[in-house]
Amino acid sequence: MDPLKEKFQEKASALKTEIKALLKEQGSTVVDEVTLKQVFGGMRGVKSMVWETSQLDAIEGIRFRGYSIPQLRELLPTGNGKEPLPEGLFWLMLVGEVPTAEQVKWLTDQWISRSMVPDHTFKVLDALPIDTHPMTQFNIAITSMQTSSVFSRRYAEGLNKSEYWDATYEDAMNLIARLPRVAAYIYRRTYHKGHHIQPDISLDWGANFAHMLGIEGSDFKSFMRLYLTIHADHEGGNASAHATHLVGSTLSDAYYSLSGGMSALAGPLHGLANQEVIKWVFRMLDTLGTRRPTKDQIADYVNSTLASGQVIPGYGHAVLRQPDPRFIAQKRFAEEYILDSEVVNVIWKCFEVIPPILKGLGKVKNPWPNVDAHSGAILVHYGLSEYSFYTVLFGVSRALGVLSQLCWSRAMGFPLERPKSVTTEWITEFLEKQKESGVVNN
Ligand code: HAX
Repeated sequence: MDPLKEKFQEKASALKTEIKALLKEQGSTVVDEVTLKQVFGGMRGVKSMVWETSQLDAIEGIRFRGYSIPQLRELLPTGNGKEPLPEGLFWLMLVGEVPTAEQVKWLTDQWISRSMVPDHTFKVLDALPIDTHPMTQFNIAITSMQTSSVFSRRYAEGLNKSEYWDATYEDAMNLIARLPRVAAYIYRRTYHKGHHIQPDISLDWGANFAHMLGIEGSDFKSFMRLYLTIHADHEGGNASAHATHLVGSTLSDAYYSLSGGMSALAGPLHGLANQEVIKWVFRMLDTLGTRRPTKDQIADYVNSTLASGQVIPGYGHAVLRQPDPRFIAQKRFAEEYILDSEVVNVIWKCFEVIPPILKGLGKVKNPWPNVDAHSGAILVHYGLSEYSFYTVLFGVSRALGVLSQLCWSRAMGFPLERPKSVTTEWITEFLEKQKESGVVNN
């Protein structure tokens, strides 16, 4: 058995025993209550699922197995650059231990050895109209690779429940290994006349992805490593993670599950916001007729966007109540690596101008920038200006978190998700009955 899988089995078996005991002794303990507002309001904050790989705090932001993004930058192996390798984060999320440089090198080599994309996936992509949105292509490519799911094949052969996790681990590793090649293929076919670039197997996962996209230079490779690390996971309740989890709970394999997650990521209130931000910024610059707008000009444009009933993309969050540490990590990167960029400067000016305006509306719970507010400007700086592709980059990274959790869900034997829904009529009757029996609600 490979060393990562062996470590995972050991950790998972210990946690399974712990959970079993917890449920036996305290299974009826109440951990949360649900208000009517939450029932109608997208289940915000309702504690109703377990997600081992990361946890989000409204003020501190994301912690991966307890480590903040600045800590990860200190602790995770960096290869030959300064930014953490996403391989290291995957290892950390999967087994809860910071890996050594040797362990990360082993994982890089594993993913290279598993990275062969089935030929029919390229044919499926080539059959799609060239103007098909890259996220649609990405999702179709992921589903097309389901033909090689180890879990589905072994399940059809009569897989024992106790081995679900093993087959899921194999699928997760294979799928992650192939995603950069698939994503780069989509990018090159859509924007570079199908002039594809072969993988360079001497490079790590993130750097090889940068290379296959066709953007050379060590700084862009560094940015891809950072980007693929910080977008990987954001606890379990966000739409792409939860969708992956829900689909996976039916025993759909990793390919179907990730495809469900990617459909959620493709929404403008979630991952598509990264393309919407840069689209919005360039529309603003075109409208204003300048690349160096003043703060007053930005404020006027923000107000006109709000007046036309649209949200300001890249701002706000369902959980966070501070500037997103993933935004701050990208700002720090830009300050260190990018000396002067007009578009990056605009993003920084927006960071000063937008929060007070959103705060002034009185209804926006978080006026601060989220992860999507910054990435586009850095990508444009390095020459990746085709913004319709940005959410695919996010998707490649998000696979690390949601698929490592899928391994945990299988190993823990988590059941089919099936929350209860009610009609408004049921709620009205429920409230009536409460009133009749003298229950006072505020
Ligand atoms: N611009 C304008 N209005 C905003 C806003 C923004 N950036 N963020 C929130 N609001 C509005 C909401 O639309 C809502 O208005 P109504 O009551 O009129 O419907 C009100 O403020 C309260 O919303 P909220 O409770 O603060 O925010 P939600 O939890 O409902 O929504 C969203 C969180 C991220 C969807 C929201 O902030 C938003 O639409 N932001 C812009 C899109 C975006 O950047 N999405 C990416 C989020 C991060 C992510 O998932 N990345 O992948």
